[in-house]
Amino acid sequence: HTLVFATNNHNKVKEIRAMLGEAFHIITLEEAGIDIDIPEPHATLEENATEKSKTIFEMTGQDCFSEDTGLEVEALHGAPGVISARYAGEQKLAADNIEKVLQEMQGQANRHAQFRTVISLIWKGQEHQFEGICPGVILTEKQGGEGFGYDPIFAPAGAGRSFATMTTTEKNQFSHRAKAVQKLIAWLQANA
Ligand code: ITT
Ligand code: NA
Repeated sequence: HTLVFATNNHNKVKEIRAMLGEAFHIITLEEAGIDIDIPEPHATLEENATEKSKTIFEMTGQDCFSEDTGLEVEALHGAPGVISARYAGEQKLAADNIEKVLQEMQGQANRHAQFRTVISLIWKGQEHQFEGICPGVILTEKQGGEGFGYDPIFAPAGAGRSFATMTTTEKNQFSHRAKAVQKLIAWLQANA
């Protein structure tokens, strides 16, 4: 089976491709010749994921999926959450988002956080969602140079080190994205 992956984030593609066997393969927007910045106008990861997959389904008519991910920090009442990509501002970089979280967490004893991924699959015109959660803690300083986004300041529970110290294969043993993708694969194996 072939699925279009409605994303402009190459890191997401790399992580998900590392999990896929022979059962199906994914085509990126770039490979499909689609150049758009898909809007994320909504208040929840679920709604944004739906917006992205629906947009691409309406353009291509092909089976496709998207995912929206947020870092949810307990002491920050779930922030940055749905605005994780632009927490420090529209034009800012991942490093600026990290600095903002580190500053807001300064002196904070409760370091609990989670990454949450919501996949929206559109299969034969019908939407199906799959969620993956990775619990962990916000570190007090950056650690490691792998990965992307908030990876340098997030340590998944049980690892004792940040996602940014891990290879893609190691990160996939813990990650929110990998858990959501496992559910997607299981659904496709049962229903596709
Ligand atoms: P799309 O094209 O798929 O929308 P995006 O980069 O805009 O890609 P999101 O809207 O899901 O992604 O924004 C989530 C942000 O949260 C993203 O820009 C990263 O900075 C961060 N993020 C997402 N997954 C992450 C992960 O596994 N590790 C660290 N940070 C992550
Ligand atoms: Na996005």
